[in-house]
Amino acid sequence: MKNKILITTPIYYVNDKPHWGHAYTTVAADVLTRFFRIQGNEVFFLTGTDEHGAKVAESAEKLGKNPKVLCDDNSEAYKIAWEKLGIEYDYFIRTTDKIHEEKVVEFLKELKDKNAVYEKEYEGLYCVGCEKFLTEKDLVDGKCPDHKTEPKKIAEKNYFFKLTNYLGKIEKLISKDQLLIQPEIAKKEVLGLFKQRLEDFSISRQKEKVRWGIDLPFGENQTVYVWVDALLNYCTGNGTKEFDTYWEKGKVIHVLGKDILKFHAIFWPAMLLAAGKNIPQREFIHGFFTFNGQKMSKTIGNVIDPSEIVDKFGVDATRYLLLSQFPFGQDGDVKKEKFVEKYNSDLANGLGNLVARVLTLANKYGIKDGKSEKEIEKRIKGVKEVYEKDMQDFRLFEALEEIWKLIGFCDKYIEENKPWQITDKKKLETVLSNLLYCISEIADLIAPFLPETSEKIKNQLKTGKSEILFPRLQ
Ligand code: ME8
Repeated sequence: MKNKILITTPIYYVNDKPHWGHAYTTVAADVLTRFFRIQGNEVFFLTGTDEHGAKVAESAEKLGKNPKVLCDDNSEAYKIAWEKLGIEYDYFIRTTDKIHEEKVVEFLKELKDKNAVYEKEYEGLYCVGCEKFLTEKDLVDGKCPDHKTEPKKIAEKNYFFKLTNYLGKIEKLISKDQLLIQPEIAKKEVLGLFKQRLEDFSISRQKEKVRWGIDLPFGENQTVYVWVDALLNYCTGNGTKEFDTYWEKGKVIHVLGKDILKFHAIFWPAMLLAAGKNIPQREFIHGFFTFNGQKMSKTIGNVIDPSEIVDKFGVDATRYLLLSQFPFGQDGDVKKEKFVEKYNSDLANGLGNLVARVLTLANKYGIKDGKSEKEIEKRIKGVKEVYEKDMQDFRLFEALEEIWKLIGFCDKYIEENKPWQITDKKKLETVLSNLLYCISEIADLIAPFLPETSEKIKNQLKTGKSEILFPRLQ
């Protein structure tokens, strides 16, 4: 059935350049977009950058740059990285876009009109790295466990959003999968959060403390809390003057990492409910990469620049290396030194070698596309069924495994049938036709993951000219 779908990634902070983690989410969302399109859906793919708030302002100050200049530079760095990774987004939102800022102001006025905000004196511990308030309980040795920095004590008068009014409703929506949180482990985590105390959260900051933000339309000298500004991108980032063109008619799917689950699964739907808007249907929460057991960090020096990997391995291979490490939805450790090994075994010796072998044999014996056998067609049908189910449930790693099992089957089929020894012309034709058929199916199955390679294989099948897909690396 044809659906209208909006697929989103988080919008990334522009305090720094994109890294492997950002590439992971964005490539995954691109793969899903391509898959849903191939299935006949109309998909709008949204990504972008989160540009306001203390984190960006402080980074700019450290660099002695005007914050807008830092935003321009780094949002451009994101666009360049996404182009290199073959990301085909429909819209790239920047929260400093005037049109976004105007829509945020309108939304906040609506929240105020609907009596969902109030003013309150507040004291709390703020982590600029997280851009959120922490409690004493969250701290390890007095520090934010993620950023290893002491949070700032903040005491100021802010505007608060009446989150607590909507918690019961959201809990119900999530339990009943009307807001589908996947995988199951993430859903459990969110449902666990309702058991703890969730409090109303502040939606503004005093302007003298956080100047780099959107002016709050009510309340003097306040700027909009960066997370409220950022979440609204999912409605404003449609390239039109309307607030949420896609949300009315279609399905909305957010793809994000586990670090920002609470904002997306609780705060965001609450804000939407308060304003009387539709909520997303589905959120997929993926896990985190560590490198050799360690968190990615500038101090450790293990931050991977995705562009560098593209330069070495090529775009499709990088997309493959991102998604073939561990199941989407779980955490996993990665060793950069293993990239070459994985590339050689799965791409150069695996997919690339199979295509080259089959085309060479087909050329040698002058076979283009004959008739494949029922048995082989049945096998492919089985593979496709598993693959499609995996893709629909965002099991990208398992979907890749299914394709590579088919590649393994083809390799074995060649070894067992030894086409070069077959003397019976009819038999030879059948064997090679089976293989050509499998390869053209493989080209279809890899299309969302390895779009360039898929095209290349289809071309090679048409022309019969084989070219190396993945040169072996040392
Ligand atoms: O949180 N492994 O932006 P951000 C996997 N601006 N994914 C990772 C990762 C890792 N080690 N590190 C980062 C923000 N990510 C806000 C979002 S949305 C309205 C606002 C990915 O630049 C993952 O998708 O810190 C994570 O959720 C996101 O980058 C955080 O990016």
